[in-house]
Amino acid sequence: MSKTILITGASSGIGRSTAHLFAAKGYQLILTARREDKLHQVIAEIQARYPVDILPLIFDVQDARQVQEAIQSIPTERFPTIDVLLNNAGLALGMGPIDQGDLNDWDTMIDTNIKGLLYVTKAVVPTMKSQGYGHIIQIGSTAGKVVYQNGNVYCATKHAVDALNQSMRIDLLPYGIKVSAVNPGACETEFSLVRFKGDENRAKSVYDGFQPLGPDDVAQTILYLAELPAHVCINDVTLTCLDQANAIYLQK
Ligand code: NDP
Ligand code: 8X3
Repeated sequence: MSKTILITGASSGIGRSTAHLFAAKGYQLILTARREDKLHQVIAEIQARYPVDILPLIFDVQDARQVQEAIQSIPTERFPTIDVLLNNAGLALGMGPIDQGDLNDWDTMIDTNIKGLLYVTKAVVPTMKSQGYGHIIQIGSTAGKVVYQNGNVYCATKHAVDALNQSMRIDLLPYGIKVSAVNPGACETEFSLVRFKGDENRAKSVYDGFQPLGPDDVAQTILYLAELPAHVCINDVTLTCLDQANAIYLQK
């Protein structure tokens, strides 16, 4: 029987690359995002290459009711198991000193990166408990290990992901559910375009002068964790490109 991975934020970047890679390995996919057109584009690309079953779910992870209804709508005859949950949907908005922060940006980051991850996890865990196995993989960040200037609230949300990753692993220990985090450094996706609210020049300049990670590099790490023997759980892994040492030290 094929395994199934549920990926939040599969319409772009790391989620999209992970969907491609797991499809290549024969996984069935449950792919979620808010932008229906972008998600359907990703699904069409994958279906042109791999004969896998794919279920799109369109919802906003910030909305607990939408999350619950979407997860409950998964047809269990088509997708009898959820083997891997990739908690990937997330974003940064803005970058500046704490006293100049935008309250809406703060709320959106907290509601997406922390509360959204919690809502999806709570909705999926009952399935994994009843299976007696499963693997929850969070996308954290180097920003969840060390804070950097003007990164305040985004860094705080990723530190929270690190804390939740540790505590979920304890809580889910009795149920055979693995819990891991993958913490990437700078990775060229739509991340900076979102952070700088569509300013393409500013977004592009983030990756000038060095070779950042690509989303495929992160996807390969996620696959490595997911394919380990049943008794092995990598708790967390931090990966950066060669020019980056941590969230602060980046050589351009
Ligand atoms: P992208 O902007 O390319 O992808 C983000 C994905 O998250 C999109 O598919 C987006 O889909 C989805 N998303 C955002 N908000 C919501 C929401 N409220 N509800 C549902 N889906 C949502 O960026 P990345 O691929 O880089 O980001 C993926 C994760 O990686 C994030 O958690 C980010 O913090 C983390 N990360 C990124 C790094 C980087 O340098 N790029 C480094 C370290 C961590 P849609 O808009 O269609 O809803
Ligand atoms: C994304 C990486 O350095 O922009 O989490 O915060 S960074």
